[in-house]
Amino acid sequence: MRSSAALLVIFLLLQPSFFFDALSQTDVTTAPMEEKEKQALYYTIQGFVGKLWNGSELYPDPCGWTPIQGVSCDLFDSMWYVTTINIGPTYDNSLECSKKAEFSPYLFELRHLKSLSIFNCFASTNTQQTTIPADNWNKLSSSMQNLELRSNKGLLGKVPHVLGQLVNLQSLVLSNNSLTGELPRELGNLVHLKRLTLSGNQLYGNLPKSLGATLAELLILDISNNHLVGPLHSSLGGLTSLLKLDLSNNLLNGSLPLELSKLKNLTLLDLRNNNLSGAFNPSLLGMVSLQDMVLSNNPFGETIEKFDWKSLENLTYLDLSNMGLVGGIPNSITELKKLRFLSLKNNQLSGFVPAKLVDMPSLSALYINGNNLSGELGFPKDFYKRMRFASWNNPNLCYNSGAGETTGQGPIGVDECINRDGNSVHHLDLGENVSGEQTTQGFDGNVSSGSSAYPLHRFLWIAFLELVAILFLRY
Ligand SMILES: *[C@@H]1O[C@H](CO)[C@@H](O)[C@H](O)[C@H]1NC(C)=O
Ligand SMILES: *[C@@H]1O[C@H](CO)[C@@H](O)[C@H](O)[C@H]1NC(C)=O
Ligand SMILES: *[C@@H]1O[C@H](CO)[C@@H](O)[C@H](O)[C@H]1NC(C)=O
Ligand SMILES: *[C@@H]1O[C@H](CO)[C@@H](O)[C@H](O)[C@H]1NC(C)=O
Ligand SMILES: *[C@@H]1O[C@H](CO)[C@@H](O)[C@H](O)[C@H]1NC(C)=O
Ligand SMILES: *[C@@H]1O[C@H](CO)[C@@H](O)[C@H](O)[C@H]1NC(C)=O
Ligand SMILES: *[C@@H]1O[C@H](CO)[C@@H](O)[C@H](O)[C@H]1NC(C)=O
Ligand SMILES: *[C@@H]1O[C@H](CO)[C@@H](O)[C@H](O)[C@H]1NC(C)=O
Ligand SMILES: CC(=O)N[C@H]1CO[C@H](CO)[C@@H](O)[C@@H]1O
Repeated sequence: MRSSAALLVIFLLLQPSFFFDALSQTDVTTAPMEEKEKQALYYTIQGFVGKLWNGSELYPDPCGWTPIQGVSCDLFDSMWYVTTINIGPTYDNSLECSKKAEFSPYLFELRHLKSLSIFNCFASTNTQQTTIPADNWNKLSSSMQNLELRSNKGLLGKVPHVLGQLVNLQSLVLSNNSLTGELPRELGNLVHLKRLTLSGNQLYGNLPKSLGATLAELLILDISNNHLVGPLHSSLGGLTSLLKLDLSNNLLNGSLPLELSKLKNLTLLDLRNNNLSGAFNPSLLGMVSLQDMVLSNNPFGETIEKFDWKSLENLTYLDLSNMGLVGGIPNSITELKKLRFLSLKNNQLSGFVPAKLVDMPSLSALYINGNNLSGELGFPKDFYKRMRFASWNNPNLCYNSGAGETTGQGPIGVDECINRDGNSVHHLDLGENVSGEQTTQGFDGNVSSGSSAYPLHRFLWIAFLELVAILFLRY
C-alpha cells in the first residue's frame, strides 16, 4: 500500500504537465521578472522574427524553465533581466528574422542588455531595408558590452554617431552590411573597445583621428573592404595594444606614418590593395612582433635594401608583390628564420638572387617572378622540390643545376645557363612535363596553385585571433 502511493508520487512527478503546473501555481521556481522587462523582450524579438511569434504563449518563463534559444538572463537584485540576445541562423533552432524585420523601440527598455547579435537578418537589399536606430542607445550605455550586426545586406545608412554613447562597449562588429557614409569620430569615445570590425561595407572618407588617439585597449581593428581614402594618420600609433590591423582593399594613399613603429604587439599588418606609397622607413622595424606583413598591390616604388629585415624576427608571411619595388633583394631578408612565405613577384627588382635563400629553415613558398633579376639560380635540385617556387618572367635569369647533377627538375620558365664551353644546353626539361613541347605550357595554371598557400594560412591565423578575442571578451 505504501509503496504504491510512492509510485503514484513518482509517476506524477514524471508528468511534465503536473510538474510545471505545480511550479507555476506556487510560483516558487518561476524566475521572477518584472512584467515590463518580459513584455519588452517579447516585443523586441517580435520586431525581428515577426508578429506571428507569440512569446507569452510559447515562453511564459523566458529566464526560467522556458528558455528562448539565443536569449540569456541574469539576476540583479533577485529579479531576472535579459542580458544577451542572438538572432539569426546560427543553430538549427535559432530565431530567424521575418521579411519585415525591424529594430523594435522596446529593445532599449532592456536595461541590463549586455550583448546583442543580429546575424543574416535584414538579408535582402530589396525587401528588408532598414537602418541602425539613430537614438536611444544612451539607455543601454551602462550595460552594453558587445554589439554585433553582421551579414545584413539590407542594413543601410550610416554608422550612427550615437553608438559613441555605448561607453562600456568592448566589441563592435558591423561587418558585411551595406553601411555607407563616413565613420563618426564619436567612435573614439568607446575607450574600452577591444575589437572594432567594420569590414565589408561601403564606408568612405578618412579614418577618424580620434580612433588612434583614444582606443588604447584595442586589439583588433578591421576596416577592410570599404572605400576609405586619404593618408593614415599618425595617431594610429596610439593603438599600442593592437594585435591585428587590417585596412586592406580600400583607397588609402600617402605614406605609412612612422608612428606605426609604436605598435610593438602588432602581429598582423594587412594593407594590401590600396594606393599607399613610399614607406620602408626603418622606424617600421619597431613592429617587432609582426608575423604577417601584407603590403602587396600598393605603388610604393622603393627599394627594400635599406631595411634591416632581420629585426622583424617573427615574420612568417611577407607579401611585397606588385609594389613597384626597385633595387636588389637584400641578404638581410634571408635571415628571417621563421619566414615561410615570401613573395616579391611583379616588381622591378634587379641584380642576383641571393644564394642564401636556400638556407632559410622555414621557407616553403618563394615567388620572385615578374622582375628583372639576372645571373644564375644556383639552388640545388631538392630546393625546387620542397618549395612552391616561381621565377619566370625574369628575362636575364638562368638556372644551373649544379656540378655533378643531371639536368631535369629545373625552375619552370627559366632557361638553363650556357655552359663554360659556350654551348647552350638544351631548353630545360620539365619535371612535370604534362603537355609537352613548349616550356611556356609548363606553367599554365601554376600561379594559382602557388598563391593558394596564403588564403588558408591567413584564414587560420585570423580564426585564431578571433578566437583569442572571443575568449577575451566572453571572460
Ligand atoms: C498570444 O497568446 C496568448 C495566450 O494564448 C493570447 O492571449 C494572446 O492573444 C496571443 N497574442 C497574439 C499576438 O497572438
Ligand atoms: C564577410 O564576408 C566575407 C565574404 O563572404 C567572409 O569571408 C567574411 O568572413 C565575412 N566576415 C564576417 C566578419 O562575417
Ligand atoms: C603587449 O603584450 C604583452 C604580452 O602579451 C603585454 O604584457 C603588454 O601589456 C602588451 N602591451 C600593450 C601596450 O598592450
Ligand atoms: C590622395 O588622394 C587624394 C584624392 O585622390 C589626393 O587629393 C591626394 O593628393 C592624394 N595624396 C597623396 C599623398 O597622394
Ligand atoms: C592612386 O594614386 C595615383 C597618384 O596619386 C592616382 O593617379 C591614381 O588614380 C590612384 N588610384 C586610385 C585607385 O585611386
Ligand atoms: C617572437 O616570438 C617568440 C615566440 O613566440 C617570442 O618569445 C618573442 O618575444 C617574439 N619576439 C618579439 C620581438 O616579439
Ligand atoms: C634589366 O636589367 C638589365 C641588366 O641586367 C638592364 O640592362 C636592363 O635595362 C634592365 N631592364 C629593365 C626594364 O629595367
Ligand atoms: C618532357 O617532354 C619531352 C618532350 O616530350 C621529353 O623528351 C622528356 O623526356 C620529358 N621529360 C620528362 C622529365 O618527362
Ligand atoms: C605566367 C602564367 O602563365 N601565369 C598563369 C598561371 O595561372 C593563372 C591562373 O590559371 C593565370 O592567370 C596566369 O596567367
